[in-house]
Amino acid sequence: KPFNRILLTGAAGGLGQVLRDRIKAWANVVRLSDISDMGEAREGEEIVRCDLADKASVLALMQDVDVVLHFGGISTEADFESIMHANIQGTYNIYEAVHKCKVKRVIFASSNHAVGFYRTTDHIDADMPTRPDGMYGISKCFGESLSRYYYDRFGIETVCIRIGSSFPVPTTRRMLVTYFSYDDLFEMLRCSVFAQRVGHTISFGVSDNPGKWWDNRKAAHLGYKAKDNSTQFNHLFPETGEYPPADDITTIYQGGGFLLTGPQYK
Ligand code: NAI
Ligand code: 15L
Repeated sequence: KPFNRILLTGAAGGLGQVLRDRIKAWANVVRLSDISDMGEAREGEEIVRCDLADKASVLALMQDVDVVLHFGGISTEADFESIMHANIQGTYNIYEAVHKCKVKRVIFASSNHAVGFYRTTDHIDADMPTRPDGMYGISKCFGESLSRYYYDRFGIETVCIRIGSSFPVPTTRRMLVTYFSYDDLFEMLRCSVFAQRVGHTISFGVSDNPGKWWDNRKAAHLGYKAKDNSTQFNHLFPETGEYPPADDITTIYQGGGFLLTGPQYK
């Protein structure tokens, strides 16, 4: 197999559970980590339960790891203290451990909410400034900047995937634009892990959906090509009246419903 050991954080989460079996082909050992229960270790797996904010545990977690898929953390908007603990302290601990353990490449699960304050009429690429739509988005911008620093300073490569909406089926009209099928996610991950050189790359994690807002040409060197698109789900959201409604904050901005969930709205 190409690697001896891959580390997947967030292994108990929605995407972690999807990736758990799929990445087995890439490494002799898949080390799975989460703060929550991940069940029993299956063949070729190691299970390590820990809090990403615990620096010593994360350093121990990183021993003998060749590549990291960093998916762990809070995945929706929350109060700053919780985000700081899991996403900011947690991602810092990952990079410090990566540096100490001489890991060469990380794939970081960033989010479209790093740019959620662009408008749904904007088309953006990876060189445009971040415009986070809340504390969660800010923590993803932190991860993107942190990984940029560890590349510039130490040569540790990272692909930041700004994941759109990776779920089995879109549940809102917005998700017809942001939909990222599990197969396409896995393909982008495969490209990110195996591309010869990635330096520090920001890639938008999205399927080939009509009207998508994100231009991925700056990540062309990954060689990713989406196979899926959201048109099979169009019938779930029939067009009614004016769309997007001119006065609705959740359709004016790319971040959608996250615009309503920040701490300032409590
Ligand atoms: P999820 O919430 O289902 O999984 C995240 C996992 O991280 C959970 O199992 C949770 O227990 C774990 N976690 C939280 N705090 C932790 C801590 N302090 N220490 C250790 N583990 C901790 O989220 P999902 O959907 O699987 O997303 C995975 C990653 O991808 C997240 O980083 C999320 O921000 C990112 N992402 C996902 C998107 C999606 O459409 N599913 C969209 C954009 C980004
Ligand atoms: C995210 O960043 C979240 O982790 C996920 O739960 C979805 O809300 C997704 O963005 C989205 O924008 O649909």
